[in-house]
Amino acid sequence: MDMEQKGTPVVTEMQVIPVAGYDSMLMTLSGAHAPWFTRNLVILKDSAGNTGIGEIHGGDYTCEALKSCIPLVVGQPTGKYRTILSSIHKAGTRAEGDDGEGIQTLDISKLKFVVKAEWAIECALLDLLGKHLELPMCELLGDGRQRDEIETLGYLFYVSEKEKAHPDLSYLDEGSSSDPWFKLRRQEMLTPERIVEQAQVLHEKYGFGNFKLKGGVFEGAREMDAIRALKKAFPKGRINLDPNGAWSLKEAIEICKPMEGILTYIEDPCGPESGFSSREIMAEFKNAVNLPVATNMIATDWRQFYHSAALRSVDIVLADPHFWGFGGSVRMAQILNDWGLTWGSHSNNHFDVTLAAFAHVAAAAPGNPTALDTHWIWQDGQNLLEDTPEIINGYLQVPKKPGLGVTLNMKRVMEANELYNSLPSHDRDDTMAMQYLIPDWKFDCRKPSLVR
Ligand code: GKR
Ligand code: MG
Repeated sequence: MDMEQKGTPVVTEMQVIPVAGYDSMLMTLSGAHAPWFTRNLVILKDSAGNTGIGEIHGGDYTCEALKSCIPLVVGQPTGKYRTILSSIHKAGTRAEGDDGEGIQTLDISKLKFVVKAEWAIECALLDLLGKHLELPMCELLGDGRQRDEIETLGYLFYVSEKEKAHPDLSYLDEGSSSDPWFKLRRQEMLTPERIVEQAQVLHEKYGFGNFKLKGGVFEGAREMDAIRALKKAFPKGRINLDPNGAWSLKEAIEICKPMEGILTYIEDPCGPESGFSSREIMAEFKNAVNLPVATNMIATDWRQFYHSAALRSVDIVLADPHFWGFGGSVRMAQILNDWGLTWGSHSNNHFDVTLAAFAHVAAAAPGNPTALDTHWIWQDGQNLLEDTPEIINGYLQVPKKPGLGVTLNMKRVMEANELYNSLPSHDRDDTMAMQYLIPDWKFDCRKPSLVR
């Protein structure tokens, strides 16, 4: 027996399973969410008989990228997970169509270049390694486990009237559910009153006291009415608005200045303009307005972060592990903490494998992270796990078992794969549903989606 065989177990199999789930007609600058969303699952098996899992964004591009990694993963010892990831990076080339702009203008077609498929493999490898070492994944990251539960925010969205897209697009109707949140979440909610109702029902179910409203839908001033109403209903709550860079610098200053003391922070208020990058524009915004600024758009890799930090464009970096990697996201948390800045994570629609992964990354983030984003509340019930981590009193519970600490329900996974295979397209397209609300609607990163 050679040294390698004596060490950690060897990966014997890697499966990539694309899956889909249902969503509400959620509104954002990029349009309206379709009735479904897609993700990719990675399932690894090792020579000790363990299973490791990871989840990442959907779409054919990411699915193919994952499949192309199989020869670099199978046959390797799990303890060499860093070398495995490094070999994947070395084999990678810049994709055709990737102009390096990232998502600073929320062009959703570029999200796939910011998401890195291999982080789902990193997650599955850390799951296997944790099982081998009999340690939860968060113990393998950064300085190890910092906390057992993660403060999480209620991610509020304006929701449009799905009937307008019927029968071409059929969104779920949960109007007869006995769960007040499930009953509410597919209905139209476009006024400040209905946004407050959304927050109250979420507070009842999950205990959230902090909220983020997805903006970029109405004029900024109108969205601030919803923020004021939320602050009135939750005076102690940390309330944040994210228009995804929809406003010009001038507008952003005008809209946000009166909100000092009401908003806890503002996320990506403005984007690139007049030949200046969004990092420069957000630095000017920060000079003018006394509000902390968060981003998941202008610092999505280390090179962008270097410029953001040099310009002091942001206070809170929402370092989503699907963009930065698990090790990378925690590395960011360590740096931000050492520098007196704040870590958090951004999310897109996801299943509960990602929910468990978020829990471990946030458990290993030192300091005082901001409340974590998650879209899970819009998907809750479509569980792919036997043991989905719970959100109790506004805190996501970190799984205690080794590795990721959760188990796939393969029947549910194969149903989600069937749904995926039945879809007309696998890529996120927020324009399609928008056409039913405003005919011939086109994305414009400077116009809120319902302002045309
Ligand atoms: O789900 O529509 C959405 C969000 O707008 C998402 O695409 C963003 O990436 O949640 C995200 C954000 O914080 O910017
Ligand atoms: Mg954001």
